[in-house]
Amino acid sequence: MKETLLHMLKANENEYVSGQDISNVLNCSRTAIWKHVSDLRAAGYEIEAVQKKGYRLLRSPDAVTSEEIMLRLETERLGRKIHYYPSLKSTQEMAHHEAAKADEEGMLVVADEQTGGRGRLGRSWHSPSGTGIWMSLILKPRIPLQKAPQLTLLTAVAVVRAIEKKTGLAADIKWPNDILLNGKKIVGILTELQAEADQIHSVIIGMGMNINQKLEHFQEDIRSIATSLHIESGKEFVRADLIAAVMLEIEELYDIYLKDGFGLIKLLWESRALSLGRRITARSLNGTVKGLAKGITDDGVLLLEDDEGRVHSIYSADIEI
Ligand code: BT5
Repeated sequence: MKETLLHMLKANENEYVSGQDISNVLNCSRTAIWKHVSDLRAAGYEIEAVQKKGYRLLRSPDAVTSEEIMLRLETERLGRKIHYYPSLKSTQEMAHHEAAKADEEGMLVVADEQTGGRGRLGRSWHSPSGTGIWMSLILKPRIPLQKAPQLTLLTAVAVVRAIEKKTGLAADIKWPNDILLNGKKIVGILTELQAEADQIHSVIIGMGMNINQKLEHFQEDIRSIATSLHIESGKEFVRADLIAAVMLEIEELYDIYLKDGFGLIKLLWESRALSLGRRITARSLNGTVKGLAKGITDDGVLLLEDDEGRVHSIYSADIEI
C-alpha cells in the first residue's frame, strides 16, 4: 500500500494528489492514508499536505528501502522480493537464513548499514549508513559445485556494466572478487554456498558497493586502498537506481549463463580484467605464488605461470598486481 502511495506521489511529483484519488486507488480511509503519509515522512520523505488540494511530494531521501528499489526495478525474477533493514549485522548472514527456508531464487536482502559486514576469510567489510550499497542476492542454479566461482565472475561483470551505465565510469575487475576504479577498491563481492554433497542448494552473492562516501567516511586503515563513486566523480548517486541496474544486469547475464553456459560471460570478464597478461603475486592460505597471469579456466579458476614455467591453478587468493 505504502509502495502504491509512493508511486502515485512520484508519478505526480510537484503536483498535488487528492486524498479522494488516493483513497480510491488504495481503497482505504483518509485516516489510513494519513498513517501511510506519516510512515513515509518518518522514513525521510518530505510530503506537503494542504487542505482541499491533497498531498505533494517535495523530496525523497536517498533510501535503499524496498519501495525505492521496487519503483525502479526492471527485472522479471531477481530482486522481486526484498527484505530491507535500516541496520543489520550482515546481509550475508540474513540471506543464509532466508535461503535455507525458501525454494525460489531472486530474494534480495538489503541494509542501509551493516554493523558486522564481512569479507573473505573472516575479514571485515566497512559498511556505514546512508552511503553505500550492502546487499545479498540468493540464487539457486542447478550447476555442479565446482562451477560456483563462475557466478562471482558473472556478478563482477554485471556490476561493472551497471556502474558504467549509471555513471559513465569505467571500472576494472581484479580476480576474483574486486572491482577497482582508478586502482582503488570500489566494490567487493563475496560468494558463499549452501550445498549438500556436491549439489548446490543456494548461492548467496554479497555485494558491497561504495557509492556516496567521502574520504573521511572510510576508516584510516583502508583510506589508501578504497574509494567511492562520489570520490572518483564528485557527484552523488541515487543508491536505489544502482541497485536496480545491478539486478537487471545480473538477470540478463544469468539468463544467458543458464541457457548457454559460461562462454560469453568469460569473454566479457576477460575484456574487463585488470590482471591478465601481467606479473602478479597470489597469496593464499597455501602460500604465495608469483608469476604471469595467463587467464582463467572455464570454471573461473585463475592460471598462473611461475618463473619455472609451471602453471598453477589458483582457486582462491589475494592478488597483488
Ligand atoms: C570482499 O572481501 O571484498 C567481499 C566484501 C563483501 C561485502 C558484502 S556487503 C553485503 C554482504 N554482507 C556482508 O557481510 N558482506 C557482503 P575481501 O576480498 O576479503 O576484502 C576485505 C578487505 O577489503 C578488508 O580486509 C579491507 O582491507 C577492505 N575493505 C573493507 N571495507 C571496505 C570498503 N567499504 N571498501 C573498500 N575496501 C574495504
